Amino acid sequence: MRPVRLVLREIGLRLREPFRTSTGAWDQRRILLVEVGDEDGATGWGECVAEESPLYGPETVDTAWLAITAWIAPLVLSREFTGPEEVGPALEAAFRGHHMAKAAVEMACWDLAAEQEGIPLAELLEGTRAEVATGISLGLQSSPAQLAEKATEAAAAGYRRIKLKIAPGADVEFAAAVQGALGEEVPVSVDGNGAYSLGDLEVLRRLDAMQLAMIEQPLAAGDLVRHAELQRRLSTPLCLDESITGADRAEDMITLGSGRIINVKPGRVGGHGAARAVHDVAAGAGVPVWCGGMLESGVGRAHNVALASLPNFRLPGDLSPSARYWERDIVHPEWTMSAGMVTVPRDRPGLGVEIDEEMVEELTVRRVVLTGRTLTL
Ligand code: OSB
Ligand code: MG
Repeated sequence: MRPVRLVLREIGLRLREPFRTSTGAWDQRRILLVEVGDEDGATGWGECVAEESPLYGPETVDTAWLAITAWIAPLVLSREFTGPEEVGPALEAAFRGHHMAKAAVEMACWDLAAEQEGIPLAELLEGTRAEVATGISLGLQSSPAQLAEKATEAAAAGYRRIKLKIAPGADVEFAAAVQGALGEEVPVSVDGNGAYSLGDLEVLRRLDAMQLAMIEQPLAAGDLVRHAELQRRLSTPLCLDESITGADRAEDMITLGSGRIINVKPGRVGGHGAARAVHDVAAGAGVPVWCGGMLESGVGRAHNVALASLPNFRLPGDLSPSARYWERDIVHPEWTMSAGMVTVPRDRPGLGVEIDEEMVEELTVRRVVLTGRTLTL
């Protein structure tokens, strides 16, 4: 595989409703789209999940733009790869960090390979599922009653798991209101996005008593040892998200006992290759994983759904349909959910959805076309 052209675009997409977590709020998404092309005109698409500000992790839209144009694209456009599985390791060997920027390009290469081979991305990734169970991630709300109403709507829509964003001061009461409204109907989980510390043990113990499906990332990303300490004190499974930056951290989590479930986001770990490695490490240890989301457009969603078709994605993923986020998505058909399941596209090559290039063009605020050619004076 030899990518010879990379188009990097930034688009703006307004969310239908603002999304609030313990770290900040989003009312629109600035999204980087990567399109890689080969000599024969085949193309592959990827989406960068970095956010406008460094709230979830240290990367941002602008650091990703820099990393892709300055380092990642020049490397990928300068060599031939036997297959897309070589792209991630080459980028990891060459540059530290910048996983979200690397992932956008690496995943575009996987799509390109699927297009070249004429097979669905899910098949190229060796996914086995025909459909994937879907959960919803509900942002922080102004009151417990408001959150309970949102959760009731989500349960009626068929979601198989309801995750609540929590923050110190907006946790136990909020989760209790949801459980009061839903009963045992749907599993409920909470996600702290690293806002708690071991000093909050009292609150975490109260959450532990609520029969939640899991408590996601209560402590900071680097706190594997403290998560292990916390997991020893709680019976609810901890699920790590921000902490798991690759297969090595997944091994550490398992060795230390820092958690019992992993939220796999390909953007966070550097792409499909690394995400599959996390999946395999977890599978080997009997640890279930599920596919997280970063408020992606239909392009990122396509990659996540294909990845989530792998066998150890045993729990519902944050794979809400297009209409939950956007007035109109940039892909056809839009992503939908039926009885809480999303169908893995297996009837056409690549992503399984068509990119609305006209709409992308209209939404584009900046674009750069990169080739392997270097400027010689
Ligand atoms: O922690 O999983 C998270 C969104 C932005 C940043 C971090 C997270 C999230 C979500 C949204 O939970 C899930 C989705 O895409 O629906
Ligand atoms: Mg999370």
